Amino acid sequence: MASNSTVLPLYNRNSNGFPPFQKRKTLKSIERYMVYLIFFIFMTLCYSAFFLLPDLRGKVNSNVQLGFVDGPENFFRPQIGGGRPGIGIGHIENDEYNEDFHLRDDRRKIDLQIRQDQALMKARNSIQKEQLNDGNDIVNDGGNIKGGEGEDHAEIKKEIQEDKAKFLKERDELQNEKKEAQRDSARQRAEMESHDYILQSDGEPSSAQATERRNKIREMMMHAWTGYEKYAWGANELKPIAHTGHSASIFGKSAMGATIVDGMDTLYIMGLHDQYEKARNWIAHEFNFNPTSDISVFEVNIRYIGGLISMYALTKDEMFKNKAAEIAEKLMPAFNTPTGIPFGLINARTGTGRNWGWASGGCSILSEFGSLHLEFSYLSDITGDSKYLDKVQKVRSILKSTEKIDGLYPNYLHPKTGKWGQKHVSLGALGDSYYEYLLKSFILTGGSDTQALEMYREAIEAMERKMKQTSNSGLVFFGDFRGAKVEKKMDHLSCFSGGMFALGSKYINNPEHYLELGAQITETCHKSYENSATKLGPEAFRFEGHGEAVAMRQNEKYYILRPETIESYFVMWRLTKDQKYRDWGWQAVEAIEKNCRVDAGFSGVKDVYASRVVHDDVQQSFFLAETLKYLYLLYSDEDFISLDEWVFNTEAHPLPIRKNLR
Ligand code: DMJ
Repeated sequence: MASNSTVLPLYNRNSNGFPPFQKRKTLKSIERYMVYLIFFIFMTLCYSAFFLLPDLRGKVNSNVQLGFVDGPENFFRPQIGGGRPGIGIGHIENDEYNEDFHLRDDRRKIDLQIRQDQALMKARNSIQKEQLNDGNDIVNDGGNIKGGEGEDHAEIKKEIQEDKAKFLKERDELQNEKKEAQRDSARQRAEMESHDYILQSDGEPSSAQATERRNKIREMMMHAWTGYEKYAWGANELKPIAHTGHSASIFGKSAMGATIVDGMDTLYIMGLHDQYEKARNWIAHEFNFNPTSDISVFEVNIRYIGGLISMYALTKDEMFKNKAAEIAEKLMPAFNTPTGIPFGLINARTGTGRNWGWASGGCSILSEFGSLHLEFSYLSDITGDSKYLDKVQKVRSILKSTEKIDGLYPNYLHPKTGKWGQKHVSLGALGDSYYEYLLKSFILTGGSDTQALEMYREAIEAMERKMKQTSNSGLVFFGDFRGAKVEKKMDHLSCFSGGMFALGSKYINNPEHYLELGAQITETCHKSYENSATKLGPEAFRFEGHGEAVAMRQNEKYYILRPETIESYFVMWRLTKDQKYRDWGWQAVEAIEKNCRVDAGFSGVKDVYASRVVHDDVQQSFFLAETLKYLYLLYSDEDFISLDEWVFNTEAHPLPIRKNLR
């Protein structure tokens, strides 16, 4: 007890009848230490609370963040995951969501995204639900909901359908936008790829002689063009002596500016800008391809479509492409035959096709239906519409599968039966450009049309076996095959084949042989010029009796400004750099100047052997498109319209080679 009274002071005297404990006035030292200790602990706690609580609170919040597993949306949306307004998860300055103002914009963006995602999810769920319901208790009868669980169900069903329709609409719009974007980028790619096709120079040659000759050719083009412009503007061709317009039957009866469309790329290549601009404006604003009578599908294709797509390739002017597509549209009904082999003639108004009356029992002609491939293929490339290519592929597959005569292609094929007509095979009239187009289709596609190259190789091997002959003096030529007999005659038209064999040597086995064959044919054709009084080549020449490379019948003696021999000079020059080809070209220029030039242009002559020439008074559109163009290129720098970058259609309109072969 004594020890207790010494510890505690006693202040109360009575408590429930008991005398109070006696109070002490002082504390024992142990008691004093206890008080100090309690006070110290209390102060320490206060201090800790004051300085450490914010950090503790921050740590708690960090742990909350790390603990979220639902994605960032719960962090930015306080109401989600148990948060509530006013309970902050931020640091210092909070808005009504108690979030950091730096994050507010991001939150709103994500919020919007979430709502869109949720709407999409809802629509998708609706479709799934509907698919599950299909065939169960709800029957959709032309938009009326029947049966099932009554009106509530019908209401839900309606909502689902609306959601679905909305979702499908949005999905379609999105897909369309995507497709459009893909088309745009494909167009841009094509555009970019083709930019380097646009002429980078004017092709000025390094030699002074070539420059002088080239300038002369340009002057000849100006002369031919000016006469046409002055006397026949808008007509198909010019009569340079009568000073009027002219139209051959191939163009029908309508005046459709064949010379403008055919000659325009030559103006452009020669840098005759004012003339070119006038031609371009006429095509853009006045040219209407609405022939009133039957027109030749082949001629319209090689001159009009070929001329326009070539201009598109050279300038990237969409107008040319659109005009070409419009014209091609008018030729399409010609393909409506049981086989897909087109008719030779088409009435563009009625869409009725037919064949030339003289062509072997209603047959179509090989050089005509077989020379559409380059233009139709390139047109599909640039329009993105495969229908043109489909048509010519069909023609190709028939030609591939139909049995040949020992590898030879007859000139006539019936568009209804798919059977060959007369057994007449030619590298000249009626056959010529079919072989040219097999080789050039391979070249145009940058080497991907290997079927065409294979067919070309087989065809020329067969023709070499059956039709190639050598004259007494050693001139090599190809005569027409007519069943049992091979003629000892060659057409001027066949003279293009010198260039073709030489060009083909770059792509098939035995290149030396084909380059040599090209040189031999070119030489034979040159001989046919050399052998005449005018130094112009006749329409056809024979190797009979003592005569070699000379026309022997009156109706073979004319020269109508044709390009084929000059075309071969050009290709041979580019491939061999043998000066003789430039010189032979110059001989032809001098002969044309002397015998064909008249006051308003150039005319064909009726007899190349007559010393006093008689003119036919027609300036053919191919004289501007081909003859003068090939002459100009013969004297231009070799990189100008390079044969590694361009391939010429059969009317000398250059088309760009797809890049993979280059
Ligand atoms: C041109 O229209 C074309 O070259 C066609 O292939 C045949 N011939 C004439 C020119 O001679």
